[in-house]
Amino acid sequence: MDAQRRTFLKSSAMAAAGSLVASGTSLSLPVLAAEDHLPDGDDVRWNKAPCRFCGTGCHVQVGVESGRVVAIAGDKAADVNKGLLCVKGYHVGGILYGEDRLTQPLLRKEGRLTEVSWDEAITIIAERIMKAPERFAFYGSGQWTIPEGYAAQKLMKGGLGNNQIDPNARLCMASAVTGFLATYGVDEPAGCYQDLDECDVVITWGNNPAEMHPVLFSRVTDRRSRGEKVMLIDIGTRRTRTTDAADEYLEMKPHGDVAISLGVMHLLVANENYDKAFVEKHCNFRGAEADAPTLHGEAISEADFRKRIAKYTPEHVEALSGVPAAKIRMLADLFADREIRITSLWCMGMNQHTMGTAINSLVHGVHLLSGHFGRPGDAPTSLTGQPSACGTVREVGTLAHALPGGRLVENAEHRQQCEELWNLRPGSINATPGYHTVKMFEQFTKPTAEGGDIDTMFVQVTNPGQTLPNLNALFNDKQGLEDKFLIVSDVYPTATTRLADLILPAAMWVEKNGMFGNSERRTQQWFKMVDPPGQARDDCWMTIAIAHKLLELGHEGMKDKDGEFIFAVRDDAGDELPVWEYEHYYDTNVDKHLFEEYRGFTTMKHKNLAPYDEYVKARGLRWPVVEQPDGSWRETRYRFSGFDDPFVAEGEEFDFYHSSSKDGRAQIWFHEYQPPPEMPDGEYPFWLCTGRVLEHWHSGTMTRRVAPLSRAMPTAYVEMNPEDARAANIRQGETVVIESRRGTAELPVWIDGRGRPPRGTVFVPFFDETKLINNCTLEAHDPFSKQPDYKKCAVRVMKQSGART
Ligand SMILES: Nc1nc2c(c(=O)[nH]1)N[C@H]1C(S)=C(S)[C@@H](COP(=O)(O)OP(=O)(O)OC[C@H]3O[C@@H](n4cnc5c(=O)[nH]c(N)nc54)[C@H](O)[C@@H]3O)O[C@H]1N2
Ligand SMILES: Nc1nc2c(c(=O)[nH]1)N[C@H]1C(S)=C(S)[C@@H](COP(=O)(O)OP(=O)(O)OC[C@H]3O[C@@H](n4cnc5c(=O)[nH]c(N)nc54)[C@H](O)[C@@H]3O)O[C@H]1N2
Ligand code: SF4
Ligand SMILES: [Mo]
Repeated sequence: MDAQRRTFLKSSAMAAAGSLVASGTSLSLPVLAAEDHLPDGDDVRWNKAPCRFCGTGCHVQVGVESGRVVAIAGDKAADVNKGLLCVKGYHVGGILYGEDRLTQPLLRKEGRLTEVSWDEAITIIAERIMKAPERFAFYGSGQWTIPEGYAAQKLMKGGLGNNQIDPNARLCMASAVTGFLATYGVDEPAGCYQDLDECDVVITWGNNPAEMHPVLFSRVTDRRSRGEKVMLIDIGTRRTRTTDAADEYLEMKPHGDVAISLGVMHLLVANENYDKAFVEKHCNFRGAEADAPTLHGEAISEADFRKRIAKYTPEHVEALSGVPAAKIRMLADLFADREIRITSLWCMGMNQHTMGTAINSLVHGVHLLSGHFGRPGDAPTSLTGQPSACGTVREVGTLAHALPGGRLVENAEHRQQCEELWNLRPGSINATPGYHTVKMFEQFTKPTAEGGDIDTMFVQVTNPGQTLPNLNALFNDKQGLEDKFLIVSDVYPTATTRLADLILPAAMWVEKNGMFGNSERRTQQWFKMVDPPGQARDDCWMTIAIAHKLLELGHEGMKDKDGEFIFAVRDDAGDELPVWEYEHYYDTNVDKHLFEEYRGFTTMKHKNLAPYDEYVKARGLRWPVVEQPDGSWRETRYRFSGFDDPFVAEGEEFDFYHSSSKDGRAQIWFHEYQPPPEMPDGEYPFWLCTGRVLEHWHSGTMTRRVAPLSRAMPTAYVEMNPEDARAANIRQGETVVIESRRGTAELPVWIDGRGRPPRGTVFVPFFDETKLINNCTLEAHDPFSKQPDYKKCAVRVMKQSGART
């Protein structure tokens, strides 16, 4: 079985290598298959770590010799990947060794970057915060480790009483969070990856796991190669590698997903073949209030639901979505069949959506209404993209409105609980949520005199100068604003460090201790294996060092109510260890200390975590993890289901124990279809969709420095439909200008390339720093999640001569 999966992964890597032009020599680490895994020898020592990249959360074995990572192998002991890796995983060791790693703090003085000491750098930051603590903002990441995010969260919301902290995950899974909250009353999926081993049908709702979650996707293709029947239905706005593996492809117009899910529910209700017993026992119906809609909406009757959904006939859905009515009937028939098991997967197509919360809860609703829920293989599962979007952002609550463990800034009881757990003076936590990402950058790039009330921004483990939407308005406008100060911690020079006033060199991945939390609620741990280069240091250390400098400068918030430093770490004898001095940071395991403190927050929403040492032994554990009478710790695969979830009472089949209607039930939502925020017109006639490719990680800072990956996919491009290209007299490889109302990007054309967009649409990946497509994208966002829509806006394609198509 593993051999078949490996063949799939290898062939996708090789197909990658054949794309576009490729040349150059490579310096890369040896790639070892899992069975080549070496036992510790005199020279090479092996240790486990989760892969640095995607939310699949594979584990690798890292081979270290003479202080360097020298080899990577798939980890056979890991349940997620069973020894397999995708092409990025095999090359993950190489990301440490790009030639231009940042190794020294750099301060911009009169326009020039000058080396400064760490002490100087930390003092500058602390003094700026002291001057105006409320004007300081922290922009973080779903690639933060759990302890890094937890420390940042505590510094800001606990120590400074400042909620201006938000992560890049706002751009990524915020709509999944609000979707789950609207349906279950609590965040994160109920199912797990095992669903893919047990289902009869997989539906991808506008995502491309063949490239974005390749090892997970190979679980499905592998079953087929063993002769099992798994039907794959791909719904999307363009053909991708996932489509190539699909039995059915439903090509929809942007926002077609909303119409399709309504159409399926309409048919289930009209044909009276939904799961009445499940719905009667475990569900309520919900709709948005007519004026001032809220996240939890209002209860509606089943009759009302039927009335509202009546107009979403297959023919009406066809008109809205472009998907033939017969295909809508085919989908509804599948859902009406209780004998089969159906797993839905989605990612950015549904989250980067101005109806993101709505479409997430509608797809949950399709599963609830049809009773395809809570049995192995029957699950609506949102995938996260980043390695710790779940662990660090959703669970630790590093969003501007959240507190650890599923708590909310606006909730007085939640604030009080956090103040108690942190041993802070009552009232320390500010009751007003901070700015979401788009707003935070608007306030940073707006002149102070015009109300731009953020003046110092600390960016860690993210590259907003490339990845924010509408870059000209949200990032580039910072240029020339003398009183605005941008601090960036990164491992390489980036599009963001271009405008930074202070650059901090960071330790990355196995150069530090860490913990991630993947898409299936799995918390993972690894140890530092090699030293970072030069003066590069841990992000978590930076946060603690800033806090300690603030303490020295007399900031009262850096002390708890007994006068103790909020990040105090004591040894067994009770003496405080000076972990804010980097030479002493590894005198103890700061990660373990922070994690044990954080565990105290996790039980309220039944997201229980085991002690740190359990994660040292495991290849991750899925929460809730609960102690057994024999002292062992048991993970949970299926949440809310009586047969597996320890928090469902004995004898109960299901219990949605955080139900927003407080009756143990989940909510089936109705939402009216709304068109996308910007649509093609005479002036800007094409849809632009943006996204990713297999070989590169987001802004490409790491993967473009690994020669085999950058050779395989050297440059960004614009995918065009052959007929559109012909009509505009555009040739393969020709450079064109993509222009929206917000900006332009120049790209070579790839006709019928990796993906195949339908007529009237183009697609551009955003990994290439030299071709910034986010000059064109839109910051319009979902009203609840505040997640922007990168998947659709209107553009024109211009030949370089200036002619427009
Ligand atoms: N190789 C690689 N893997 C990655 C990453 C990476 O950078 N590189 N990043 C990770 C991260 S953080 C993320 S978030 C994921 C993203 O993973 P995916 O969501 O799978 O990938 P994207 O390329 O962002 O999304 C592109 C898809 O959006 C769909 N789409 C466009 N408009 C609509 C619409 O209106 N509705 C719906 N439902 N779909 C629509 C299109 O069909 C298109 O195929 O990948 C993760 N994995
Ligand atoms: N057009 C378009 N734009 C998008 C999207 C899209 O679909 N289309 N998707 C959005 C989504 S879903 C996401 S998740 C974001 C991702 O956007 P970003 O998070 O901005 O992209 P990354 O390239 O992952 O940035 C991570 C940065 O951290 C650095 N780094 C790596 N390891 C470390 C470390 O240990 N410490 C520190 N300090 N730095 C480190 C890397 O060099 C890199 O610069 O992009 C968003 N932007
Ligand atoms: S699928 Fe994701 S986690 Fe697994 S090896 Fe590839 S990039 Fe890493
Ligand atoms: Mo993402």
